[in-house]
Amino acid sequence: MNPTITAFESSPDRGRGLARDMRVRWALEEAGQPYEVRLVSFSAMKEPAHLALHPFGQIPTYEEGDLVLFESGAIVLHIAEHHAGLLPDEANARARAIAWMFAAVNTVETPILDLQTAKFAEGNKPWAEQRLPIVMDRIRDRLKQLSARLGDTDWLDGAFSAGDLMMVGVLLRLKASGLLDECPNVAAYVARGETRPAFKRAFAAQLAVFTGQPLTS
Ligand code: GTB
Repeated sequence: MNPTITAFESSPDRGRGLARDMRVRWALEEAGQPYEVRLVSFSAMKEPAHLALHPFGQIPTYEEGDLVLFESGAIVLHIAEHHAGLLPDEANARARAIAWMFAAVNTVETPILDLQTAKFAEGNKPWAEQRLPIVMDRIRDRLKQLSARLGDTDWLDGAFSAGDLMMVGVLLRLKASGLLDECPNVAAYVARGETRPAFKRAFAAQLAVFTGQPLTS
């Protein structure tokens, strides 16, 4: 039986691929694993039926037989561990790819989330104008560090892995900010991820939810 994931019934990003089901869809597409999607409204996410799957009442979730998972990183790791192509076979390389997955959500995504908070949740506070440049500079620091490590390579550590999938998934959120353009090799890295056929299929699938158009293959 195919796994089932949850996604926004009506995503605030209007199908720009910024909600976190995108990473999970992308991993499933890379793995060649067909999947079902259950769309949930904001109110349904806070109902007991969804809270039984996700203690924080969010998307995405992942159901496969008896297994229920939440947290996009954990879901992508599970998919990567059970399918070829997203994690290297060699033990040390595999451990490093998983380290990049953690770096994506724990080290790079955190200041990016601060930027969203500073702009949208705290934008009307009297101190918002002072805070915004501080938060932006924290992101700049991370991007410069990532840029230095990436150098002129295509991916973070050898072949494309779940580490790159998570990192590109996190960095996508910066596209509208202009910050990516300050590090051209990081911008090119994100663009490289977006040109992968699996990314395109995942993107089209989540966009189709917003536009209401059926997917054509
Ligand atoms: N750490 C968790 C994970 O990685 O899975 C975070 C999950 C999470 O934040 N889910 C969000 C959610 O369900 C959707 S992705 N929010 C509803 C709630 O908390 O009530 C976050 C998101 C939302 C909207 C946009 N956007 O509009 O651009 C982008 C990302």
